[in-house]
Amino acid sequence: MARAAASISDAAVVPALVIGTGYGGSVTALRLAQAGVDVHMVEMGMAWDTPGSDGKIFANTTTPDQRSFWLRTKTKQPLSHFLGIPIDKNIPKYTGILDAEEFSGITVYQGRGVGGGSLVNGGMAVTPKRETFADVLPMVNADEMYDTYYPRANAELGVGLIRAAWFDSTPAYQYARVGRKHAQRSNFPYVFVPTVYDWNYMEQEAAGTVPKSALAGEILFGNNHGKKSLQKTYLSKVRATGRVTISPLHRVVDVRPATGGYKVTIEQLNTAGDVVTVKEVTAAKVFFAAGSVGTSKLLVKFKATGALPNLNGEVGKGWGDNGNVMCGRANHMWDATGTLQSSIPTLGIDNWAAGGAFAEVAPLPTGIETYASFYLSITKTPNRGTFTWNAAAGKAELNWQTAWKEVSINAAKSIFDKINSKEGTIYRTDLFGVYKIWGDHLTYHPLGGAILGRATDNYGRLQGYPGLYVMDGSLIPGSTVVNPFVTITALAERNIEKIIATDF
Ligand code: FAE
Repeated sequence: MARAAASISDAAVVPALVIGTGYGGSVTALRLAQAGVDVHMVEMGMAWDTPGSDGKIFANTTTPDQRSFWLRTKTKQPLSHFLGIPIDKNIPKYTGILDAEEFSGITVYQGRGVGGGSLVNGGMAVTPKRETFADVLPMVNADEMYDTYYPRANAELGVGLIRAAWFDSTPAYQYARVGRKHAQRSNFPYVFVPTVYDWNYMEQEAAGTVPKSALAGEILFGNNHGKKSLQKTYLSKVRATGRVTISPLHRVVDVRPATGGYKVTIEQLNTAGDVVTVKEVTAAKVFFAAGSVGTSKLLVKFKATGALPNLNGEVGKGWGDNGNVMCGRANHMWDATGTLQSSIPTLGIDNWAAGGAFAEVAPLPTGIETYASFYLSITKTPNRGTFTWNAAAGKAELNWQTAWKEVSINAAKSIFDKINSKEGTIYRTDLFGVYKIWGDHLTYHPLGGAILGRATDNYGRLQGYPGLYVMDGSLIPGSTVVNPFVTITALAERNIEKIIATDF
């Protein structure tokens, strides 16, 4: 892989600065560079282009080490227990890949590094059904999205479907076939979920002809092979333009108006998370693509501290968890789910219309037979949180309440109570604590905080500040009905096209 050019220098004057290198940021940088604009991308996480002492860039899910978590001394696994026993362990503090960011009432998991969430996510690449789009982005023309921007996003991301005959025969998806059978027997519609994993590669993994990644349980702390993360798609094209600098381990902490645009203050970090240098650069245009949480935190801080006082009162508002809730079911002994489970889920149970839940049949890649079916549900929920700046504590806070997940649990029950009753099975109680059925303490899908058409105009231009834009998941009002990254990518494609046509 081509190495990034040297990082941004102090006192640089640049035409366009992009904060964050996830989906929104990568789309923005590519399209700007292709339009002839020089771009600087600033990323607080690491580059993830150099192998560790074990010869691998990314750590395995089952053996976390310092690479696994962002500045923690103990792991914080989403699935905290197994057979009721806590599985978290001590690790050295390091600028690792997965941030388990804790707010009141919720832990928000996010990717840290060049590639953002694409480094750690499950790769499920789902376009919402057209009839549900008005629930996702009511202010956006659906025809444009489904005719142009969703197809563009799917093509650039390299989205593909599993080969049905292989799904039906491989031991690696026995767990999903059991999940499908149970869904079918309770009359729930199921769908094959497209992903950005290279399915040919996975078949070769199964055949033993290439190094294993999905079939070796890699996912949460990065995939060493097979997954088409942004590093392999948008960001590889970004590098090929020769117009983009990427500065890893650089964190934006301040943006304020200045002659020539905006003065941006950036802290350079070492891998212990300490600030080693502070840089100040001037950017004519600044694109916030720090993710829903990152962008929301920056904007509420800048409004409250007087850096950008004219941002409107909508910043920080409308934040949602995409209704994420997890659970497991204990199967009968004759419904073994398999000792080999591909870490990339590819089957969904679609009960959105009837029960407000879309559930992925997820793996439990432990290497042993668990007789468990495990699910991540995306549910319909009206609850939305707000980020505010706590001046005394010097940090942004979110007013989420764990009790708000009750709606999501009930929606998920619309599927799993019925399946349990049909199959004569029960919920697992050992995966999230001691006798705790629901994983209701987290989200993987933060959305909102700078809603399109409210905090920004209908294309992501921040109200009150020409030349400032929001380009990431914070534009979306709390739900994408399905997994979010295809929608985040498509919306960024739509918005940047308009911005390049009118603002440059
Ligand atoms: P994101 O990808 O989070 O990128 C933001 C970037 O900005 C990050 O790299 C940050 O480190 C960086 N940043 C933040 N603050 C600063 C700052 N102050 N200065 C410099 N850099 C900063 O944002 N979605 C799916 O559609 N399918 C899945 O299967 C799926 N599975 C997931 C599994 C896990 C474990 C997780 C954590 C997420 C999953 N997601 C999935 C969610 C998906 O990754 C997420 O919606 C997108 O990554 C969000 O894209 P953004 O561009 O908004």
